[in-house]
Amino acid sequence: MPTSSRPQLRVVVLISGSGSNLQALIDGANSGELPIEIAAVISNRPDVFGLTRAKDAGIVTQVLDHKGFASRETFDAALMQTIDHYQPDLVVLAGFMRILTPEFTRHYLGRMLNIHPSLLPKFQGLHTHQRALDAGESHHGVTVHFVTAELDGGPAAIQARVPVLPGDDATQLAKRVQRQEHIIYPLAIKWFAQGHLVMHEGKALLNGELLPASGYQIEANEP
Ligand code: NHR
Ligand code: GAR
Repeated sequence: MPTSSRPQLRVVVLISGSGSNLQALIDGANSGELPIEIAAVISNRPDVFGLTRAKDAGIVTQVLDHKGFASRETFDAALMQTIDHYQPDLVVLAGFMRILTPEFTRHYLGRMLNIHPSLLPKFQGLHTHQRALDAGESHHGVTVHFVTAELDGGPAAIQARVPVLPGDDATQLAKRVQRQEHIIYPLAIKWFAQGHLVMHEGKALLNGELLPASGYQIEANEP
């Protein structure tokens, strides 16, 4: 635990699966590199490994199973109430797999980030690695963006590119992309915590300057 008394950004992390991005945030917070406090981890799926990671780190967990709700609207209303109980400064989608209603995205506008495994605006939606392979792309990657009502359409903060290598299958490509995820998500959240990264009038700004549509560019220095 960092011992400084500097105010920490309160973060609620939403997951649906293995939680490797969550782990990168836990590690960053524990090493003192990332000035955040993870106030809670919420999963829409019971029994996922990400919940185990959170509990092992001593973080409060909650499961809100979407299957128990009659509509997206009622699920999202309950999810909002659950999140707001922890009064987060930032909501982080880390492999969260439910599309969110406009009411939900409006409520957290400018204070909710997602990590999407493609070079947005390419390959919005699901199964991005296979789709990048099928399209014969020479490069693929991952984007951290602010969440808006438009699915995977909010302003980009950081994007990392990786090469597609001969003989890659979707699993190999996903692994290469995920190594970059675990670098750029903590970095984007650090910039947000420091006040360097903000969303203003629908655009992402870094240190007061408009970022390009693809966000701050990072080229992976490994194959
Ligand atoms: N909601 C909004 N309004 N805007 C975004 O940018 C969002 C969002 C919700 C999730 C993550 C996203 C991704 O990075 C995300 C961004 C799930 C689906 C999906 O089709 C699509 C995109 C993303 C997450 N989900 C199915 C659904 O019906 C369920 C799939 C499943 O449960 O496996 O919600 O890719
Ligand atoms: C990550 O690769 C993330 O980019 C992707 O799911 C994985 C979650 O991994 N997100 C989406 O596809 C969102 N629709 P994790 O649970 O190990 O962090």
